[in-house]
Amino acid sequence: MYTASSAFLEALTEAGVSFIFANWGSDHPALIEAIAEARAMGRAIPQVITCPNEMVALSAAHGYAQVTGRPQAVMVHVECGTQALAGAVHNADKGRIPVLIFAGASPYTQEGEMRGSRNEFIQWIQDVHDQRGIVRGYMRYDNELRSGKNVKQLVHRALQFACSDPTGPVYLMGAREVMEEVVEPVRLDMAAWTPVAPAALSDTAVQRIVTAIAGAKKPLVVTSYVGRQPEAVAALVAFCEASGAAVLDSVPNYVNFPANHPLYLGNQWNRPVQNEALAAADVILVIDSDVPWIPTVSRPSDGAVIFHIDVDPLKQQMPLWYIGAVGSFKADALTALRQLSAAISVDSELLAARKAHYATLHETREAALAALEVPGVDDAIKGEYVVACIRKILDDETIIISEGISHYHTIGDHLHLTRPGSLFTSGGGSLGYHGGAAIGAKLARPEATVIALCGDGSFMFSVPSSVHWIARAYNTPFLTVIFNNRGWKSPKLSALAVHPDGFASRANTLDVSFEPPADYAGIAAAAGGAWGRIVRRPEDLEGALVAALHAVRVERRCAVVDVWVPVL
Ligand SMILES: Cc1ncc(C[n+]2csc(CCOP(=O)(O)OP(=O)(O)O)c2C)c(N)n1
Ligand SMILES: [Mg+2]
Repeated sequence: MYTASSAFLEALTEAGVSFIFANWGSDHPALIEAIAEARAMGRAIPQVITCPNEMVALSAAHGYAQVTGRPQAVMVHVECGTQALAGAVHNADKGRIPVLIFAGASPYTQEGEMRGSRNEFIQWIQDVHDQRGIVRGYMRYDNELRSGKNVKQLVHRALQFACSDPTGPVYLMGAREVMEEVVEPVRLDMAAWTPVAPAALSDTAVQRIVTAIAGAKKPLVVTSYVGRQPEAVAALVAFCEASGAAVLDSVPNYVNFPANHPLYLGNQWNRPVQNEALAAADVILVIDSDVPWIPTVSRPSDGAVIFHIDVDPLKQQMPLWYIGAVGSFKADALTALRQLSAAISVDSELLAARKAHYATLHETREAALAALEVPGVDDAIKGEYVVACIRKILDDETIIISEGISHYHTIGDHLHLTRPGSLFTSGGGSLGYHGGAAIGAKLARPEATVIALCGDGSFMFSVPSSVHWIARAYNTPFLTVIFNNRGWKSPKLSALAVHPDGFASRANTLDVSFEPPADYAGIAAAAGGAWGRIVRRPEDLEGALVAALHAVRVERRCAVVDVWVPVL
């Protein structure tokens, strides 16, 4: 039997989708049957990863897409499964993650008129007015499959949206009767379903930008996600070396520039300090950034000339957004940087002077960071020291998934990463991404060591019971290091930043403490047989990390190292 569901699976396979992260329900008999039939007949279909929690499923597809650039499929149960995708929907949207989400829908017949007609009580209860509306605000495309006859075309159209800039999640839904429809196979030429080609800068734009940068005193590039295309990192290095512009990472979601390069000036997140290099810059090129600076704490000088290159320079999904750019250009970063490098020409003495100036800043910063990497004392292991110890266990294949929250900048400062594609954050603001993302990254690169860094709060947000069950079931062992400050530090910092001298500053509790803390490693052990250790003393940390890596690499178990950093 060849049904709409068979066609759906065939479309995913043709499109190169390797995994379906699935959480099934009464809406999916046709798909479950089609999968079983394909397996029985030896037809190739994506591998199904059973995901006990939907948010974890979408986070896994998120991690996989970040490592490979390729969208995967997430299948969930009607409207409530769609809601259970939760904040991972926000993360996929904000992080520009291509992924195809499919949800079934309640049957639209109730007297057995068609195969798939209602036969369970829940199908009345799950019949809602606007299922797609639940996620529409976050999708690049949403549609309902109304006929089995063009399912493949709609899947490929959805994936075309997902993979065209600005890339992102797409949502399809289909009622049981449609997914059961017996149809004739449709043959499609995949060459006719490619994403929209990357956009280039116009010649005028190239000239405007290179003229301004060539004539600048202190040119600066600010970026956050240029490294989502790993090749764009080399293109940015080439442009900076040709122009003498330095790079400041603002809220970096990827490795955007090698940390050891003399033109690298570090990363800035929420720290309430004016960035000196940003204030000193006279020409600033913002390329691939959602938040290049936070004006109330750190901003360019009033006279700075700002240019902005982005696949979505208007930031169409952000109602309030402006950075005072005198030129905004909609273009692909890799293409644009190659154009700019080809066109830039800077006087050699000037170039040398710029590089010398920035090299001094770079070295001063490096020395200051190194001085911070001291262990700390009992039950207050300094975050800088934790990251320095993690840096020692990295190899050329390691992938870091970071959800370090109040330690984001410490992780950025002290991991000192140089390899494009070696670090990922969610790119969004909904906590709990790291566990699923680590599974996705490990599925994408089985030979790599995957290390997830998270806060204790983020660990709990990640649905660790589900994450660690999946990780054992599908043999995707990874290491988690928890920066355990016994609660949510960030909401406390947020409150004190607005009310530094208020009641909150004098209160005994701000309801953000996790005392007594849960046994996080114990949760992972119970759910997936993970190896675990709580580390309270600096001298125990290196040994714990080595033992944890042994568990991951040799025993092929997940490992959780719960490190007690200073209490919030
Ligand atoms: C789904 C979700 N709920 C709530 C928040 C608000 N929030 C931001 S940071 C934070 C605390 C995170 O705690 P932890 O991971 O321990 O990091 P810490 O701030 O302690 O470093 C919370 C609750 C959020 N971003 N996402
Ligand atoms: Mg915490």
